[in-house]
Amino acid sequence: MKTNIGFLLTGLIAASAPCAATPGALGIRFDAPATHFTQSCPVGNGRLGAMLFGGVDEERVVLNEYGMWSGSRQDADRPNAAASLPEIRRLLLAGKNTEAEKLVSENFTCAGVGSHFGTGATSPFGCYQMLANLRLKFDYGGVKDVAKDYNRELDLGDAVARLSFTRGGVDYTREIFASAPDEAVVLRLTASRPGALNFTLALDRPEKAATVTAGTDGLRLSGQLENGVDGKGVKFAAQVRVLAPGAAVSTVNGTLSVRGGSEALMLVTAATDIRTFAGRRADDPAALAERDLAAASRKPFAELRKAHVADYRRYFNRVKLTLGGGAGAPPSGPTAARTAALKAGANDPELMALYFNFGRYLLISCSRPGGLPANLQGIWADGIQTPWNCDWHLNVNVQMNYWPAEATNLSDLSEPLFALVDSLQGPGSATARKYYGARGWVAHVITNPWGFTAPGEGADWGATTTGSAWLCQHLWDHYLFTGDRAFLARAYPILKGSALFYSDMLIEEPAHHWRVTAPSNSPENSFVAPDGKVAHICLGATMDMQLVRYLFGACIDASRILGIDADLRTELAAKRERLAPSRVGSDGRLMEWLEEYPDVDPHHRHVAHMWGVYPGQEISPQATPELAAAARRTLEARGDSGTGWGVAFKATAWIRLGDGDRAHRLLTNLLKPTEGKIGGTYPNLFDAHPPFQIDGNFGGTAAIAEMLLQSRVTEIRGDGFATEILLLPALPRAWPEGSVSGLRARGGFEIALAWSGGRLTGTTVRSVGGRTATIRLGDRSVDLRLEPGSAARFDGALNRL
Ligand code: FUC
Repeated sequence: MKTNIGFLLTGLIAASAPCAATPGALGIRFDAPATHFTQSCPVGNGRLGAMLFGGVDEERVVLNEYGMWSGSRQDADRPNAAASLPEIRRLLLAGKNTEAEKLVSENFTCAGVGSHFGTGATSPFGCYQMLANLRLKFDYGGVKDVAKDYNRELDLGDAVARLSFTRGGVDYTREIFASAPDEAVVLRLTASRPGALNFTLALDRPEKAATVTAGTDGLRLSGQLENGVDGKGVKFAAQVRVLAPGAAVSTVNGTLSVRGGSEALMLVTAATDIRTFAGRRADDPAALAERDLAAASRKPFAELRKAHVADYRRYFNRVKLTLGGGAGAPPSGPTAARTAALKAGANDPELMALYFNFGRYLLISCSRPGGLPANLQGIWADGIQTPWNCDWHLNVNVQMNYWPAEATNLSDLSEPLFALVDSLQGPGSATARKYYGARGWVAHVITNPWGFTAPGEGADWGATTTGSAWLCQHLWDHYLFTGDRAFLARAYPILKGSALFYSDMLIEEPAHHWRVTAPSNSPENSFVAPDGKVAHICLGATMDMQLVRYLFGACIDASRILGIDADLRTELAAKRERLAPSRVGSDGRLMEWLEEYPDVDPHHRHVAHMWGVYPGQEISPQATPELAAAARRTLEARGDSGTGWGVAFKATAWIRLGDGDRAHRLLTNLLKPTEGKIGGTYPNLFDAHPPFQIDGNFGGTAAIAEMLLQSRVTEIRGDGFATEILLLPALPRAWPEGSVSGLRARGGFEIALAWSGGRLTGTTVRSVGGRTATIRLGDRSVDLRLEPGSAARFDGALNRL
C-alpha cells in the first residue's frame, strides 16, 4: 500500500501556514442577493456579528452584539417548592406519574413566567436580539441594465465575505469582516469607475433605538432594552464611520449621503453595558464604541484586514481536512445547488468538508475567550423576539455547540462555556436548596446571562435536572484532552458542587434498590403512564443515570488526582455503584426510562439515552456489545430524520457504534435543503431546526471529526493518561480518499492521517503533553510512548517509520 508520508509531515508543519485546501471546501457561494438571513453571509469576531445580504440596489447588513439581551436578574425559585418534593416522590414511587406531574406543574416549576415558553423578550428571562440594521441604498445614476456576473461568497480561509457584480459597465465590489483585534466590523465598497459609487447609509433598529444621529463623520445609534421590570435593561450603542476619499459626504434626514467616490470604507463598532459572568465591557457603551472606532479609523484598510486574517487563521489553520472521491466533478455555482444535488442523490464529499470547515469557522466567529458562549444562533439573530429567546438550552443544545471544540483543536474557545458554568454555581445552589433541600448546585433546562437555574415553566420539559451534570462533562473532557492540571484545580469545585447535588437528590427505588433521580424526565419525551395517560415526569430517566455515573466518576478521579476530599470519594463511589444501569428492554431497545413505558412518539427528536454512546462513553460495541446492539435498535426505531440537531445527535451515535455508512446517510439528511418541519440546511449552510439553530452545525462538525478519529482515556495513572486512539473508526464508503491534520485526541495528542481507497495510508501522532497511547486501526493496534513535543509516524499498516 502506498504511504503518503510527505503529506503527513507537511500536515503537521503546515499547522501555522495559510490554508491551501481546495477552494470548494472553503467557500459558501451565492448567485443572488439574500432575501432572508439564512441566505446571508455571517461574519463575527466572537462578540460582534454581521450578516451581509448583498442586495444590488439596497444592501442590508444585520448587526449583532452578544450582550444584546433583554431581561434582568430575578429570583425565579419558588420559595416553597421543597415542601412538595416528598409528595411528588411518593406518587412517583407509587407509579402515579400523572398525579406527580400535576404536582410538579403546580408547585415545582419556576416562579413567574420563566422563559414565557420561548417568547420572553419583555419578561425578566429576556431574549437575545439583533443590534441594528445597517442599510445602504445605491444610486446607479439611471443605469437601466441589470447587474451581471453577480457573485457573493463567504470565504472560510480568511473569514471575509465578498460580493461582486457589474452594472452599467462598472465593476462593483463589497467586502466585509468582523475583526477581533480591532473590535470592529469592516465593510469596504469599490467601483471600477471614479465617481460611480453613490449611496445613502442608514442605521435603524425595529425596537428601542432611542436615538439615531447622523453627522458627516458617521451615524450613531443608542438605546436601552427591556428588562422585564421597569424598562431599564441593557444599554447599547453602535457607531458607523464612513471613510470615502474623494466623495462628498453629507447628512440627509438622519442618514448619510456618500456621492461621487469610487471607494468607501465603513467601520462599525458597538458595545453594551451588560454585566455578566464575562465581566462588563463598558460602563458607557457609546463612549466605548467611540473609542473603538477612533482606534480602528487610524488604521488603513489593508492593515485592518491583515490583522483580522492573521487572528482568524491562528485558530482556523490548526486543522486541515480534505475529503475526496465523489463521483464526477462537484456542481459549481451556488452552494445551495450542491445541497440540492445531495438531495437528488449526489455524493459530494467536498461539501461535507465545507460543512466541517464552516462549523469551525462559526465557533471561531461566535465564541472567544472572555466572552459569552454561543447561543442557539451563535451570535447571529435577525429580529427582536428570537426563537426560544436564543438562550442557552442545557438539555442538549448549548453542549452540542461545543461538541467540536476539543477534537477539532479549538479547545481554547470553550472558555466562554466554562465561564457560564462557573457562574451558575451561585444561583444554582439557591435552586438546589429551595427545591431539593440539597447541597451543591443545579441548573435545569434553560439559562440566560442572568443566572436562571430554576426548572422551566412547563413540567413536561422544564424538570430535567441534569442540565448541570451535562455541562460539567465539558469541564472534565477538557481536562482529558489537555491534561491541564491547573484547569482541573479550577474546575474541581464546580464538579464537586454538581456531584454533591446529585448525591443528595438521588432516592432509592423499591424494585432493584437502585439510586435514581427524582423527579426526572427524559428530555422533552413523553410516555404512556400506568394509568394510560401521557406523562413526562418519572424516576431515573436513562440519560440522567448515565450523566450522574459520568459525573461521579469524573469527580472521584479528579479528587484523587488533586489529592483531596477522600471522604467525598468514598461517598460518591458507594452511590455510583448503586445507580440504575443502562438496560436493554424486552423489545431489544435501550430503555429510555426506568420502566418499560410505551412510547407516545416513537420518532421523538430527542435521543437522550444515546448520551451514553455519544458524547458519553459508557456504551460501545467493544466494551458493552449488548447495550451497543440495543442502541442500534433504538436508533433504527427513531429513524433518520428529525430536527437539525436531532439528526446530528443520531449521526454521532451511529459513528460510535461503528457504522460510518449509516452516519453518512444522516449527515446527508443534515445537509439537504430544509423542507417543511424537517431539519436540514439553509442556503448559507446554517442548520435548520427549523428555524435556524446553530447546534446542528456544530453537531455535524463533531460527527465528521468523530468518523475519522476517536479517543478515550482508559486509565489515569500517576504519570498521565493511558489513551486509546482509534483511526478511521467510521469511515464511510462515500469518502474513499482524504486526509486530515490537526485533530486532537484525549490524553494530549495531535493526529494527522491520510487514506486512499478507503484504507489508511499513514498517520503521524504528535504528543502535545500525552505520553502513552494505544493506536488502533480495526483489529490492529500498536502501543506508543512519546515525550511531549515529539511525534511518531506510521504507515498504513501501523508499522512505525
Ligand atoms: C430543545 C429542543 C427543541 C429546541 C429547543 C431550543 O428544547 O427540544 O427542539 O431545539 O431546545
